[in-house]
Amino acid sequence: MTGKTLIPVLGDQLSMNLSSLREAAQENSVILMMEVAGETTYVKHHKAKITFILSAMRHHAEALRGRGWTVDYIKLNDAENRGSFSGEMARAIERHAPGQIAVTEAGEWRVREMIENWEDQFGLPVTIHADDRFIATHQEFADWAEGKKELRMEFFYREMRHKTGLLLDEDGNPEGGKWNYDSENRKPAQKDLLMPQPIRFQPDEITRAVINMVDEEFTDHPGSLSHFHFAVTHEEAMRQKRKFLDEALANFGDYQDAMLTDEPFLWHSVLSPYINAGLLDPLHLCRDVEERYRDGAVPLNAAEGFIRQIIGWREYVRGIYWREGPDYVERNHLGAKRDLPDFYYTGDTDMHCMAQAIGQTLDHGYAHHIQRLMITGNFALIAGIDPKQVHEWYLEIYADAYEWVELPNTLGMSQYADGGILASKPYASSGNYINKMSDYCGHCRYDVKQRTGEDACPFNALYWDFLARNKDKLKGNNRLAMPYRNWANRNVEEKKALRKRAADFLSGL
Ligand code: FAD
Ligand code: DLZ
Ligand code: SF4
Repeated sequence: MTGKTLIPVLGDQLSMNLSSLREAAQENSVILMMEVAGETTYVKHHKAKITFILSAMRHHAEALRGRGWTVDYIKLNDAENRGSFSGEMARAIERHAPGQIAVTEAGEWRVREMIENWEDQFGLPVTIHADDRFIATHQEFADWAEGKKELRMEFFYREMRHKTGLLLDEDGNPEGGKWNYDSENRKPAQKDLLMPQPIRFQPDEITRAVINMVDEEFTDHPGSLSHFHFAVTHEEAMRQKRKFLDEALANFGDYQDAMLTDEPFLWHSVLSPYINAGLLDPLHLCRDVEERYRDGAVPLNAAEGFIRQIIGWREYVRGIYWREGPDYVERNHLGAKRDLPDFYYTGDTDMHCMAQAIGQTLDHGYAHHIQRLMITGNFALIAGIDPKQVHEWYLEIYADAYEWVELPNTLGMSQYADGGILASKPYASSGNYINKMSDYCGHCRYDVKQRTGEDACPFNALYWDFLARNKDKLKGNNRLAMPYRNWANRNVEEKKALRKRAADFLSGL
């Protein structure tokens, strides 16, 4: 190696043991961290998401300096800021005259393509290190997927259990005899005054400066900063992790799918922003969860349910994202074309479930999985909203959203726009499911028991309209045989009334 190494560290690479840093000689390296308009505005991110990422970046730069690294930090409002990673790399090369560049691979096609140009653009050798904060390598996912007709998460998850040894007994069999305890994770919840709440971290001086800047510069971005409570340092993220392990994990399994009015967090961990930005290590977290199970502090359905989300779903969606390529975002299997309704940005709708999920999202940059999948996602699916617009909304609005994880969850799992690569059937439901899993319907101006008429829950008619509208594409799916039989058995008048109710509602959107 000749000369200095320039090491760009991106906003979701805030880990001390990042692959690009591990192999670098501290005394001969400069870390470059860049706040750039290209990243803050390529979609209109929620104000809390921008605040979280920029504040966590500024704190991480301090922590790196504390460990002896030289960090060149570019703030968003630096007068010379060129507004893009490549523009700032060019300026940094003028300042530091490095002999080479080392970087950990990016988490999005957009940025990956940018980085792949750097060698030609700057005439310097660029080493791109694998991101080994994930459990599966790209090659391992490709090998697993090779030749399979269906890529089901469950089977990939078992591979990850074998690879990590998590929740296996001495003979390599799953703890308790079953791989998956999902069927024990579907209880509705009751109001509980002792329900744990995530720690509300008080903004320090660094965070307050970011809040003020975001408030001034991003007035046209969605969301509010008045509830900003995220952890922005490694230590704070660890505190939230311990709180989750001590107070919420034991009930995580039982109430994973439950929803309650004015309770955004229930027994969820609210750790995804920290895991995805690099403040928490996902495998360490899973080992901590396993330890709680082995100590007898939490039941198996909680520990397994949680570990499955991380080493199963999280790794699996990443594998799909890179496997499907940069055009995945264009898929629209069901040909859905309707524009995203304005109420996704205001929460202003009479549908109480939607007002809750969207309102909490605008306040916190957070909603838990079932709200994302079965409320806002389900509505967009059955109302026939353009999946690309739905994707952009999720990418903007959640503090944990980066394309590698958000896109497959939204476009694939929630909108069925990839035609079933990720989900074996569309996650479409009527109001009945929402009524079973939440207390929302009791607070709603619509009647969940009615299917037609102005007071009927819109999810009911939309659900049947969705099935009827997409019959050609979906009727061959075995998992939809029962609803299609049910539809076929309805008389003509009933079908007409349901479709009319759906059309009336949609025309009023
Ligand atoms: P918990 O319920 O406590 O779960 C624990 C952890 O498991 C999470 O922190 C997360 O790291 C992981 N996890 C759980 N489910 C998934 C999943 N389906 N895919 C990947 N990881 C998962 N998650 C994101 O991290 N970023 C996103 O942009 C994102 N977009 C989504 C969009 C849609 C339409 C849907 C249906 C889901 C999306 N998810 C996304 C997955 C999931 O909703 C969030 O990970 C979860 O709600 C985060 O809250 P939590 O930390 O309290 O999770
Ligand atoms: C999401 C985001 C935002 C809002 N701003 C920045 C930024 O100013 N600087 C930065 O390095 N990263 C930011 N990020 C995260 C990046 O978009 C993310 O690292 C890339 O998309 C690669 O996955
Ligand atoms: Fe949502 Fe329908 Fe229940 Fe109202 S009645 S909360 S719209 S499911």
